[in-house]
Amino acid sequence: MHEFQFTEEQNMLREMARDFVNNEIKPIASKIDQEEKIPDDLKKKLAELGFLGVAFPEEYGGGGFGEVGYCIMQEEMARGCMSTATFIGAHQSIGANVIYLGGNEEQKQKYLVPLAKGEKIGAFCLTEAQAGSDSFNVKTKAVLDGNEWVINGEKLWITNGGIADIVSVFARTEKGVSAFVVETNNPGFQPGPPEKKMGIKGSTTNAITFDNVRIPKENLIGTDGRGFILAMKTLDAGRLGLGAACLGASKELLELSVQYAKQRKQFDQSISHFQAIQFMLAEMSTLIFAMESMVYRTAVDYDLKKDVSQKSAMVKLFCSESLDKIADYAVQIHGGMGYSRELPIERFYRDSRINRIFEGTNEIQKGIIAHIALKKNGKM
Ligand code: MYA
Repeated sequence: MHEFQFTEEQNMLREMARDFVNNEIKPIASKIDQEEKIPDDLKKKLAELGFLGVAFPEEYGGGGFGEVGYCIMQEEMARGCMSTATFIGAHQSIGANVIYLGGNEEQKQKYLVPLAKGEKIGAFCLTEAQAGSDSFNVKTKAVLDGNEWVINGEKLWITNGGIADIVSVFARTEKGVSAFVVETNNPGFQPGPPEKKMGIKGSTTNAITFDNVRIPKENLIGTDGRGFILAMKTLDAGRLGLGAACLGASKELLELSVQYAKQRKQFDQSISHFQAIQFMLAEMSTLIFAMESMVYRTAVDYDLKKDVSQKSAMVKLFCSESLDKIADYAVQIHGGMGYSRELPIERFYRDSRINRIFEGTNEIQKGIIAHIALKKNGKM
């Protein structure tokens, strides 16, 4: 085995993302949370610097950094603002990625290129009232009428739903669940009001009604009836990227907690001298080492086009549980200040929780991991 090391380009990407986050995102992260909105100006800057398509090949308007680069960038984004990381994740690693993984060359040129350049914003429309964890149970219908598909149904909990220009939609045809690309300026595409959430408040979440939305016949992505598999393949990447965001937030929380523990005095000494605090810092550090190892080992395999379904489910499960634990320790170390809105700790605590739910609940991840373990007779 060779030394685990990032390339020079990957280190430069991290530095660029970190500078951007320090200068442009951290100063407004609290405002994003309070106003429940990512400013248009920030979205524009993210696009201009190539962050909205960092993973995709250059020929499709992307940065050519693959999944490893995407994970590096998402780590840094989440250090500053988990709402912004969510906006990017829904746009890039699931919304646009459906077209990258399943689309033909024409669809990629027409839809993926503007998404990768950040000229258009994407979203991933899978979830419905009866198709949350049971995502195969999609009821939204797509019926062919001459040269057009007509889509009818309702999607729920769609991240970026109210702000997207181009969405990937999973709907049932005569042949099964199929994937489609839909432009949101189509008549009949109707987003509901933004959901009121506990955390990631700057990220917009909406229900979407499809009321006789007509799209060209050629907007079917991949094979009719094979859309569910494409959704699952897309989520392999999404869950991995989510793990990277959890890793970045965890690193930020550890750094903030160490700084605070050194500076906060009780009983005439800094609280970092107390074993109770040290044990929390030790556990936080160990979890972060494990998360980092899992995320990048899996991301390297993903870029080598290996099957990472089981590993990305493990990454999602472990990293989201770990971040929750780390956020809880960070609040505890900071005491009253951890509970106050003066510091970002309480925001991380609220923003963390969704990661155990979206992109498939952690209970679903355990099901996927066990299913594959049983299929492979426990061989890893
Ligand atoms: S997006 C919505 C998330 N929803 C889910 O994740 C749904 C969870 N449910 C499932 O995953 C599935 O329904 C389960 C499937 C696992 C239950 N690659 O018989 P099956 C094939 C290739 O197992 P089911 C969201 O929340 C399989 O071989 N193929 O199906 C985003 C079979 O094919 P065939 C695969 O029993 C929010 C077929 O599919 C794969 O129904 C925004 C059926 O499979 C695979 N991996 O159970 C997020 N899997 O028929 C933004 C299955 O040919 C996030 N198949 O044999 C950004 C994050 C970052 C920051 C965060 C900061 C806060």
